Order: sequence, then C-alpha cells, then structure tokens
Amino acid sequence: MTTNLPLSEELIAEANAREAAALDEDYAALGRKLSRTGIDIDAIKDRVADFSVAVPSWGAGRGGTRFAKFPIAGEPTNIYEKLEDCAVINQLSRVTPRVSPHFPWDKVSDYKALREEAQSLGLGFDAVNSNTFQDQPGQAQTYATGSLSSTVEATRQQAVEHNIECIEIGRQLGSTDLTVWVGDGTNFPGQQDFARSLDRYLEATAQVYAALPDDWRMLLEHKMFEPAFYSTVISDWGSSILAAQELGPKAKCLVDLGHHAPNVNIEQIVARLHRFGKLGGFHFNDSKYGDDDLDSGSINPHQLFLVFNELVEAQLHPRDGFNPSYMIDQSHNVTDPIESMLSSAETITACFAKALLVDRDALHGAQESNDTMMAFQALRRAYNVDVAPIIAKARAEAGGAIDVLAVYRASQWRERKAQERKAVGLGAGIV
Ligand code: RM4
Ligand code: MN
Ligand code: MN
Repeated sequence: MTTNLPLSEELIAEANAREAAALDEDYAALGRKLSRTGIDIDAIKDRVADFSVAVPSWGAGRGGTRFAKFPIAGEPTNIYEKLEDCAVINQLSRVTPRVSPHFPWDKVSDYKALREEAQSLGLGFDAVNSNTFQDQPGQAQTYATGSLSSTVEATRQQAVEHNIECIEIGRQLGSTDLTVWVGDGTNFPGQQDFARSLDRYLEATAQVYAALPDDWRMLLEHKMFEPAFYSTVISDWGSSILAAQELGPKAKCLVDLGHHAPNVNIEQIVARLHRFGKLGGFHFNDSKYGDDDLDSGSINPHQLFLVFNELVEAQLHPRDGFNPSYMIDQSHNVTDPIESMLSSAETITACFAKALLVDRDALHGAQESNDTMMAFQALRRAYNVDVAPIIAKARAEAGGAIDVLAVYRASQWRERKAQERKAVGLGAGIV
C-alpha cells in the first residue's frame, strides 16, 4: 500500500529545520531539570511517541448549535474529504492515526475502497458509532419517542438492526469497537416508566451484544441530558456500568467529558469504572455549562490532567485488559476544525505527558501516610512542568511538524480546498 500523505514533506522539513535548534535547546534544558528528580526525558518522550488518540469523522466539518451553523469555505462534504482532512491532522501531529466514523452519516457503497483510501492516507478506523437519535429519509419507524428503549417493538428492532449493520460495516473497515449512544429519554415527569424503559433498552442492546464478534467491544456512552431534558435512559456512569455488567464482558463504559452534571468528579468516575474492569473508552472535549463540546483542555486543562493521572494509575494496575479507546469528540463551531483538532491533540498529549511525570512513589507514600500536602504537591509538581518540548520532539521525530499550526497555515490547505470542494449548505446541526 503506497501512502499518499496530503501535505508536502518538504514544507514540514523546511519549517522544522528553522525551529530545530531552539527545540533542541529547550528539550536539553527540560531534560536537565527532569533528571534532577530522576526522570529520563527520553523515556517520557518514548511513551509520548506511543500515545495516540482517534479523531471523529464528524469533527472534521464545522459544527453548529441548534440555532445556526456557519460553514467555512473548503470544509469537507463527505467521508472521503473528511479523511483527507484527518490525514492532514495526523501528518502534522503524528498522534491521531485513526478516525472514528458515524453511521449513516459516513455511509458509502464500497467499504473496502474506503478502508484502502484511509490506508493510503496513513489512517485506520477506530470505533464505529451508531446513530439512532435522528430519523433518516425513508426510514420506516421514527425515533421521535426513543430507539433502543422505544415502547414500539418495530422501532426497537430497527435500532437493533442498525447497530448490527454498524458492526458489519466496522468489520469491513477493520474496527473492533461499537460505540452506542442513544438520545432516548424524557422531557416530562411521568412521560415514561424509568424501570420499564431501561428494561427495554437492556433487552434490545442484548440483541446487539449477541451479534458482536469475539474480539469486539460494545462501548456504552452515558449522557445526563440532551436531547432529552428531564431524564435519559443511560444517564450516568451508574446506569452505564449496571447495563455493561448485565450485558457481559464485551460491554464496557465510555466516558465523554461533557456528559456529566457540572462539577462532577470525572476523574473519580474513571477510577471507579476501572476498578470494575469496565472502562472502555473516553471522549475528550471540554465544557463550561453542559455538553458544550468545546476544544479539549480549553476551559479546564487541570481536569484533563487529573483524568490522565487516573488513566496512568489504571495502566500501572491493569484489570481486565485495560485498553481504553481514546477519541476527541468536539464540535468546532467557530474555528477551522483542523486547527482545533491539532491544538486539542497537543493539549491531550501534554496532559498525558504531565501525568507520566508524577512521582508515583512520592504520591503513593504520601497517600499511605496521610500527608495531604505532599500528595497534592506530587501532582502539582508534574502539572506545573511545561512539557511542550517533549511533545514537539516526539512529533518531529515521527515526521510531524514542530509548530503544527504554523505549518498548517503555511500549507494553505483550506484555501486550496475552498477552490476544489463544493460549498456546504447552511442550517443547524452538528454535521
Ligand atoms: C453525542 C455523543 C456521541 C456523539 C454525538 C454526535 O453527544 O457525544 O458520542 O456520537 O454526540
Ligand atoms: Mn461523545
Ligand atoms: Mn456529546
């Protein structure tokens, strides 16, 4: 398979050549600082080089709110163009080698060809996402009052079949995870029976579960509100883990940072789910008020660091094959999506790197002896380190750009695509 990366390698190499001396200086200085506390910077850089996070196909287009969407010239209009943009992100960042597709948004007639196209761009596919929160043209049953938990048997059946079709598509794309998020829920007290709607959901998801290949996982994504504003069927990590435990070992929970009540301790949820071998995936974004789908770490980078601190702890104490699937899940309403995902990938990787710098012996010792301040300081010392040189060095060594945004802008990718791609329509919606 020949790879056909979208940006000029010379452009990246020339830009890196201009930045290399300064980066080497910063990397050496940070290396000396870290070595004073017994940390080998190259070992951290190697861990960073092994790290990756998937990008969502739907994040490649400009998002919108239910009020409006403001498209930009040159944004992708189909999955092939989305893959091209995702390839730009990966070529520059070298940390996003997989794309998570959403169906039927990314439906094509030939999945073998789609997989080959992705491979030629240096990409693979991550979890496939089903969509039973919207009606599609020509669909027999409506999801207006629910999908997998609907009171209407034919609707539940349609939702089950759609999920099974997603598994089939995913097999052709080389995916091994199905992510199921449903919009099912209620807007009025009394609208549905809480217990019976969960029963129906469990009975329907068991049929999907039964269709999972042996090496697949089903990732249940909870969300407290929206589009239903009084209750949702899988509202929180409690409902999610109960459902996953009932379904079986291939069912795991997926935590989306924006799907909780404000101020909820998400890092503790991570630790709890891991304790029971049920942490299957993570959707990164940031929020201030709800499921805002803002860029990862743009509002609360400290929370992101604390989440990674738990993930690193989990990695050190693996249970039940700890292998969470990491993905960015954001809506880029006011920025160029490529720039947002480049910036987010950098922030996510930086929080991972900072979590690697935590002196675990100091932390655990302080925890055991109830030395609160020193336990906190073990985290704080790591959080305060500027790890940018480690991230940039790992990226450049893998062929990416030292300054991803500068090279992206210099490439004039979006301006060129504005000449080639057809304009997307106005209107509301996230895709
Ligand atoms: C939801 C949820 C899902 C994503 C959709 C588009 O809020 O985060 O992961 O598939 O949005
Ligand atoms: Mn999500
Ligand atoms: Mn969401």
